[in-house]
Amino acid sequence: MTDRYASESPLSATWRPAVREKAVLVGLVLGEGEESLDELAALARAAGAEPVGRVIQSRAAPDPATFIGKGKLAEVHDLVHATGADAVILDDELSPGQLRNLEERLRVKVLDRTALILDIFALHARSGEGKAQVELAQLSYLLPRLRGWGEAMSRLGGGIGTRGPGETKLEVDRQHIRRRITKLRRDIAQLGKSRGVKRAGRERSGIPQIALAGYTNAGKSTLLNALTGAGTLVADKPFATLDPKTRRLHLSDGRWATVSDTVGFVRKLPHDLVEAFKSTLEEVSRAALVLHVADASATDLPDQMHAVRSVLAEIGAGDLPEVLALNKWDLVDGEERGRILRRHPDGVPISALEGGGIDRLLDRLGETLPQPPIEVDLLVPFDRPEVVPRLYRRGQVLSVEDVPEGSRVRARISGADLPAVEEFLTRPVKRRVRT
Ligand SMILES: Nc1nc2c(ncn2[C@@H]2O[C@H](COP(=O)(O)OP(=O)(O)O)[C@@H](O)[C@H]2O)c(=O)[nH]1
Ligand SMILES: [Mg+2]
Repeated sequence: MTDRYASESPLSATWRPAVREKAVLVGLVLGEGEESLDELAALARAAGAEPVGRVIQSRAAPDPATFIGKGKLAEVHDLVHATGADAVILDDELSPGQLRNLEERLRVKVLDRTALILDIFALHARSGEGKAQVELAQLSYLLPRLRGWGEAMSRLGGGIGTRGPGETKLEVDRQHIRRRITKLRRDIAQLGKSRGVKRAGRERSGIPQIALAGYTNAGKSTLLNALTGAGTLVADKPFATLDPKTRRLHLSDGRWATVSDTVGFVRKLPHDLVEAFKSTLEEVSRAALVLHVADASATDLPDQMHAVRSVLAEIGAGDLPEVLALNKWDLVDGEERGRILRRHPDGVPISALEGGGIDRLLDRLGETLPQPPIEVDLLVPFDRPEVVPRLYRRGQVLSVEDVPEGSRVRARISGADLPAVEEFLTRPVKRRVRT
């Protein structure tokens, strides 16, 4: 469990399961068209749940009391019991009354799309501002939905999403939340002023960071696995403190980098969540390169790419080098492939699922990632065997030659690594001018 609920907030309720909970997904198609629940499934997985069934209803308008109609409700009820699901997730924002009615009839936890998205944001929020923005959005969502959960929900067996204040505490809690919201708003206004300073964190470690960015369901997590292999989460020194969404990556040119999965873009993001989303995505601006993962099989590919790029520009990541991965290439037919490549000549077609194009993508990442800026000529005595391996890990070794006095090494390193090798310099460093 993260520390995100260890605040003064009286609401310890979280929808994030400690173990993988099973969830039935329910969507409504309003009017024409076959809506897909694929995005909702990816969101559910991102929150730690396992989708075990889907129900789609086609009707002109949601039922005011239960969102879906009576017949569908019975179908969802049966599916919940057949699959042993712990939760039902609806692909829309529901009214407090609809949520309560569904919970009473289905006897399991019921979440709407907004609650699910908020939970994912909470998992990704890193900075102080990000955490504050997400908590603000969560409390604003919860305030009108607050009720005496204690008794009504205990019949459901307790557990995740069922913890809440009893009726008697309710008004006190409401006041407490309103005060907390006021404080968060003040804090955020204050924090926003220091936004520009964050960039200073870039490349601090000397190991370049690559950030994955793209829509939910584009294949970011699948690509992270394909690039780095599931077993590379090792406890090596420079990588020991990485969080689970970050892996290390060995580039074709011998350098190491880290790759991080970031919070996914969401279609039809509720307006109230936009600020929380951006602040959660802000970690991207500290990367050395953005790996933009697009679903090339999506019908609205150009719109999606445009949305990703404009948000990246807004959070201060617009000037970073970008590599565009055109993912799910296996699902794109021949004619369409030509059209997409003419439109995005820099895109690298890949299939994260089947592994196609991954080598080319690795090459492209190495070519595009900025070179360490400082070139050094060193003479490292043999009694300092730790130095050369460290250069391999953290910089780019151009040549090594053993002479009687030690190893002559030419390498490119970052400014942060210069002090560690200064004593071995055989001539003054050449600094590349950075723009
Ligand atoms: N056909 C196909 N499916 C893919 C590919 N990459 C990912 N997927 C599928 O797309 C869905 C979403 O992938 P995921 O990595 O969870 O997306 P994320 O939300 O961006 O992290 C999963 O069902 C994946 O199996 C691909 O290259 N081809
Ligand atoms: Mg993912």
